[in-house]
Amino acid sequence: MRKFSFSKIKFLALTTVLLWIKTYIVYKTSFDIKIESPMQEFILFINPLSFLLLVFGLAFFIKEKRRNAYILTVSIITSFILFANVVFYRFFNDFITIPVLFQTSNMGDLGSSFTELFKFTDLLLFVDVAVILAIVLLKPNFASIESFTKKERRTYFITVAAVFFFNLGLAEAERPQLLTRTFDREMLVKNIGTYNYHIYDIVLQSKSSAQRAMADSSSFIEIENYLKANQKKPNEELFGLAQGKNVIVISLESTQSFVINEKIDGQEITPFLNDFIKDSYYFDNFYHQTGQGKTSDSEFLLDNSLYPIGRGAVFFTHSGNEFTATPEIIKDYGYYSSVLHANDKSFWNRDIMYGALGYDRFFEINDYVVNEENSVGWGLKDLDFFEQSIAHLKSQPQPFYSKFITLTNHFPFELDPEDKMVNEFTSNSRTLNRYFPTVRYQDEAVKHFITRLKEEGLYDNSIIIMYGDHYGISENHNVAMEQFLGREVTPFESVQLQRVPFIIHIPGVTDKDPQTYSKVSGQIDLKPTILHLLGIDTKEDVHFGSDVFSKQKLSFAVLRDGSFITENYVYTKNTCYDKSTGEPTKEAYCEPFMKKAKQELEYSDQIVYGDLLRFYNGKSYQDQSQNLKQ
Ligand code: GP9
Ligand code: MN
Repeated sequence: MRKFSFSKIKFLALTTVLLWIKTYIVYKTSFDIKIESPMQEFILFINPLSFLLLVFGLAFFIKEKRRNAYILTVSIITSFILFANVVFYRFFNDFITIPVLFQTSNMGDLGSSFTELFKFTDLLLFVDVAVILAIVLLKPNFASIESFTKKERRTYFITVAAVFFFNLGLAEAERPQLLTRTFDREMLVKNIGTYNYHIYDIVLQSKSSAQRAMADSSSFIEIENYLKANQKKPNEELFGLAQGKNVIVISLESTQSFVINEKIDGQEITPFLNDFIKDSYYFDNFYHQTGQGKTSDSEFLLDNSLYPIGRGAVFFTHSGNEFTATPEIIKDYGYYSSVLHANDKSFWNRDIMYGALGYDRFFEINDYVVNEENSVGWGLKDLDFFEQSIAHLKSQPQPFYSKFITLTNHFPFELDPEDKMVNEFTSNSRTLNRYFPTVRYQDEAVKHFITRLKEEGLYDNSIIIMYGDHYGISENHNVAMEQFLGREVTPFESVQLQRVPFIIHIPGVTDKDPQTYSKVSGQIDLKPTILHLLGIDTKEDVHFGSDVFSKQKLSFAVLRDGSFITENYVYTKNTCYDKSTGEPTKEAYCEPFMKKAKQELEYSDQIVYGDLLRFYNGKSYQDQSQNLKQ
């Protein structure tokens, strides 16, 4: 057997290295990728490698005559992908995704400004292609690649796989659940590289296209019947109570109900919210229903009254779907809609998804002044966020529907010493310890916002809705939680800890007659509740939740993992618990709700995976078919 010699693959190695280095240079010069540690820089550096080794390695399977043509083609295509991303990034500050590529409006924008976006220096991106071409033409000897033996090939591809898993391992360590949660394109590109990211995007896309293709309008009839049968009449006394008023929605980051009316070292954790509740309707049995998409899932629930999906983030996987979200509905009633959130716009794919949900405007990080002084943890401090948001709010036409997403109370709950207003807790969990001061800080920021709304004359003509987006303290911190709560955190207790605060303030109404509602409800109920308060009928709207004020509202919430809560029982981990004792009880008590819990999630998933709302235009199928017959 001949000995392996490097000269056998010198041409291949050269083409790979050229593209690899070029990709890294592009990362550093054309994209704004934030690097926070030498490890992140290292991952960024190595991440193009696995893909390049793989595609160039396929040359071994190509007939010798065509091998160089193949290599040249691969170089051109990969260079072109890079080039397209560079130009696209200049305009959108984002990486290309397949849905975006086919969103004609986006492409229209891009097409018309291509000449403006294109820079002559971009042609430098093809220099290595020219070098490769020159070698093929002028130095055919250098460019010849000898064939590999089977064994050599195997070794080569095992090496490629090793490089890939090494990269992925480092990336997962840097960003756990990177692929299942798909946080942000920048994070994906930063960790697995631009080429692998595109493959990942193609896989996501084809999966959802296949499911979509298999669905047809008849899939919707059964679901529609279920939804119709479960519709609840709005409470007449409250219907339209906030008609024509602005709607200010505040998503409270990682805020769970257990901090409400609670103290740490004798100090209230949420003094402002505790007071505000006394002027509002407060729901003390309200559950978050989010999955892996965290904040984005809560937004999805809020605006669609559909459940998020069980795996991944629906904001990423189904942004191409047809929706009938609140912003779209209220547009017909003269409302202007916006989201205010001082984070990168592509985080959770918000920039794309907000378009699909019908929002008019997204005030994102570029609409805020963010610097070292006013930032902590994930970015702009909540207080500065609210303060700077006032000008945006005032710039909008009224009435508006505006969603504010806070950020400071986010894991790992970092805070500057001057912003600490209560003590940390002392336990073995640094996370739980630090949670209290950041919740307290957020409370202060919300207080400031309300004061400013009053000063600006916006308070009296706005209803304010606040809710916790999802849990902040996971089950990994149960031991510390037990210490704080003074009781054991059983599976029953874990479900109860999924309660998040939900507050509705209607000026002139709730301050005169504040109420606490204890019926079980969840984020799925937000949409019909808000629409009814605005006096908007929801009979023809597809939604799984119900108006929390409806007298017929069931005391019921199903969590994304299938656990559910009724008036007297909690069902989780295959066990039925009695709420009054917190102890396991006969399954028969939970039985009547089991089917409903499962059905809710399944029907909602069918709508999302099949993109079924594209078949629905506010009229039922039965109605439509009757129309056709006439
Ligand atoms: C990021 C913010 C936090 O923009 O919404 O995201 P999370 O991790 O809570 O989903
Ligand atoms: Mn969140």
